[in-house]
Amino acid sequence: MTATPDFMQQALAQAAQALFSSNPNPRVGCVIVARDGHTILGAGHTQQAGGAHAEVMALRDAAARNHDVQGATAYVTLEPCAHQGRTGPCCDALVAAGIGRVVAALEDPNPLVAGQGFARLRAAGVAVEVGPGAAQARELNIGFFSRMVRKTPWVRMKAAASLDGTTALANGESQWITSPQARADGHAWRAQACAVLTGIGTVLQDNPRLDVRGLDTPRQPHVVVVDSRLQTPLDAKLFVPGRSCFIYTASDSAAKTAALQALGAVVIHLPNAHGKVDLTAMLRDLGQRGINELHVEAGYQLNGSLLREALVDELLLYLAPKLLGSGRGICHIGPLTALADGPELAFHSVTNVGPDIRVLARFAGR
Ligand code: AOF
Ligand code: ZN
Repeated sequence: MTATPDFMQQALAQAAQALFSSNPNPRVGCVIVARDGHTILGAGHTQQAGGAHAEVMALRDAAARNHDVQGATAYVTLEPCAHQGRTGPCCDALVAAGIGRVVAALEDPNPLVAGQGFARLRAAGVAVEVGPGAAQARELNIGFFSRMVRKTPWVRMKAAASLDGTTALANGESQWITSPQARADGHAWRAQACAVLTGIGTVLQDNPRLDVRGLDTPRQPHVVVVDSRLQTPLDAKLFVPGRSCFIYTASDSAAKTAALQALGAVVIHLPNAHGKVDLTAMLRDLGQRGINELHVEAGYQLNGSLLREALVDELLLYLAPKLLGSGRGICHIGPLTALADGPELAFHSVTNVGPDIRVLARFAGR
C-alpha cells in the first residue's frame, strides 16, 4: 500500500515557483487530481501580474495533456478568486470545467474575494474544504497578507555584520564583511520583494543600483528612497530602466522635483512635523501602490528611525564569523537605559549560508 501523496504540498511547491514573478499578485499554486485520488491531471502557478492565475494554468495544463477534469479535485493554495480583475474569476473557470471538489489552504484576504470564491463554488455544488497547508501558504504570501489586512507592506530589514554586530569600522570601511554566498542569497531576497528601500545617506555614500544581479528573474523590484531634502543626484545609479523609483521627501523644491520626474522618478511629498519624511505615511502610501514585501537596505540612521517607530516586521541578518570590535552597529536606536527597553524579537530561522549564517528574526506580535 503506498501512502497518498500530499497534493497540497505539491500545490505549495507550484506556488513557490511564482516567488520572483507574480508580484504584486500572491504566489498561488494549483494541482488537479483525478477522481482516483492519485493521478495528477494538471498543475500550474500564478503568472506575472495581468497573466493567468494558478487555477487557469492548471486547467490549461490538463487540457493540453487531453485529461478530462470532470469530478476531479483542485488543490489550491489560496481561495479561487470571484472577481473580474485583470483576469476572469477562477471559481467560475473551475465550475465550468466540471471540477467536483476544491481543497484550499486559505481564504483570500482581498476584500474583492474574501469568502465569495468559496460561496460561489458551494452554490454551484462543488465540495469545498479549507485549511490544509494554511501556515505555509500564508508565509509564502506574508507581504500580500500584510498589504491586504494592514494596508501596509511587510517590512524586512536586511543587514550584514560581523558576529559581534559590527557593520562598518570607525574609519567607514564596510564592504564585504560577509561572503559572496551571503551576498547572492541577499539578491534572492531582493528579487522576491516588490520594492527595495534605502536612505539618501546610502545613496550619497555608496551610489548603489539596488537591483537584482546574478539571478534569473523576470522583474526587478522597484526602488524607494527616503530623501528628506531631495539630494538624490541626477546621475545616481539607481535610475535603472524597467522599474519605478519612488522618492519620498519633505522638500518642496519644485526645480529638483521636476528634474527627478524628468528621469522617470515618482516624487512624493510626505513631511512630518520635524521636516523629515513621515515614515508611517510612506508605508501606507507604498501599500496603496501595491507593495507587498518591502526590502530595506539602508544605513545606521534610517534603520534606527524605522526601528524606533516600530515599523519593521523582521530582520534579515547575515553574520560573518569575524570579530570587528566597536565599530558601527546595524542601527541607531539607543542609548537605552534598561534592558527591558529593547524591542523583543523571536528567531524565525537560522541558516548556514556559505561560511556565514543568516538569521531571520521577527518582532514580537508580527
Ligand atoms: C486566484 N488564483 O493564482 C491568484 C489569485 O488582477 P487579477 O485578476 O490578476 O487579480 C488579482 C487578485 O486575485 C489578487 O489580489 C488576489 O486577490 C487574487 N489572486 N487568485 O484565484 C491565483 N494569484
Ligand atoms: Zn483567480
